[in-house]
Amino acid sequence: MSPDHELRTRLAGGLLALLASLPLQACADTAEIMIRDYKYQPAELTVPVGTTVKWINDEKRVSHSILFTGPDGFESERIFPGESWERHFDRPGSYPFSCGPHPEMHGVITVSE
Ligand SMILES: [Cu+2]
Repeated sequence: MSPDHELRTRLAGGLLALLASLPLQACADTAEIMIRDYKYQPAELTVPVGTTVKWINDEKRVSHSILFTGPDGFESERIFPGESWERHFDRPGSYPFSCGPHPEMHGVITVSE
């Protein structure tokens, strides 16, 4: 084995070890909430920090949104039937939400440490 080849082999090994040690947080946990019959199902969900929550519109005709009503709240784009929308949660807390066009729809995500 040439010194050059050996060096490259060792570099590759080091890179693999580095990749293996990275936290899997970015792609690890996902949770799903179905939107059906003008309801979030489940409406209340507790997830660990680092979770991505995906809302899936399973209606036939109605579009919905996710309107976060907390201190730094915001509204998602409109989610049409068959579409989904995701939010990654990297801070613990309580994230209440409702639906922009249907204020009677409610839910809350609790993000635990
Ligand atoms: Cu709605």
